[in-house]
Amino acid sequence: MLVDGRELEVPILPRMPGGPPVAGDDVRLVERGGQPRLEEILERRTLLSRGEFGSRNRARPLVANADMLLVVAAAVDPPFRPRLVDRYMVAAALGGLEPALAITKLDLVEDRAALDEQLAVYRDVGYPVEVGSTFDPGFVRRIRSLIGDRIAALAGHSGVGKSSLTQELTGVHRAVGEVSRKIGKGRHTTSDPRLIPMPGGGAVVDTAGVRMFHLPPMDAEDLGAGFPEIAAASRDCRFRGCRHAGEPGCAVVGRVHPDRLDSYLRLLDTV
Ligand SMILES: Nc1nc2c(ncn2[C@@H]2O[C@H](COP(=O)(O)OP(=O)(O)OP(=O)(O)O)[C@@H](O)[C@H]2O)c(=O)[nH]1
Ligand SMILES: [Mg+2]
Ligand SMILES: [Zn+2]
Repeated sequence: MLVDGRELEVPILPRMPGGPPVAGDDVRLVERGGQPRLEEILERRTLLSRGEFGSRNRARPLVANADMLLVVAAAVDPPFRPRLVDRYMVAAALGGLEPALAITKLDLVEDRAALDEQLAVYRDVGYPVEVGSTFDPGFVRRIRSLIGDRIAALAGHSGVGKSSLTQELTGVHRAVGEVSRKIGKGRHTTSDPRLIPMPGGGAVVDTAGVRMFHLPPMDAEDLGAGFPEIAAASRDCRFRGCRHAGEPGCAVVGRVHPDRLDSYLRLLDTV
């Protein structure tokens, strides 16, 4: 825990009200018998959560008070998965974080035009999109200025380069995974998310990579916030409550990208 800029070990009591704290939480500490004790979690400005495995009706908090969610995806290795990106965009909207997309491993890309076409979908929605290689200083600088003096949570599939990017941004070295060639699968190398300040202001929270991202419970309106272009177009649908699934007078079909609509309709089935 950071206390006045210094790293401090503070025991976390089980069953504390509103707890347990997550990365990014602001807390109130009191001194008890010469020891710091975590007394209270202060009100969270934003909260990135995911759905609890196994039970779809519980949210599990991941990162508190991040201003933005930097969804990190590799252009290749592991392959770009737009459905996963879309889910993160919904989670960002739900938690009050500003979403952005960072695409790594450009150095491994053979078909740049195909990549640009995929990314145009997100640029057209209005999300900031940066593309590059994690070890290219120009790319790191662009990400750095996108974050500015804000707090960014980095999330995405396992092995896309979140921890590498965190190192480049902060100068702080934590676990970076070698993708195991023997079994051909990435390992989960980052477990506990931690807030790490960047030199010159701002901070990043490196989170554990996933293969699947379950969304926390939400209603259709929450879901719509993760697809702002669909929400905007749907105001022109002939029928209120149009589900954009072939109804007459639908203004969404044909106006928004079919992949995004497909993503949306799939998620709509689950809320
Ligand atoms: N070629 C190439 N390799 C990269 C790039 N960015 C990261 N890597 C490599 O990808 C592997 C995984 O990087 P990590 O930073 O551990 O990925 P992560 O997203 O933190 O993974 P988890 O912690 O498992 O979620 C490492 O071997 C990195 O060196 C890139 O832009 N190009
Ligand atoms: Mg990592
Ligand atoms: Zn419609």
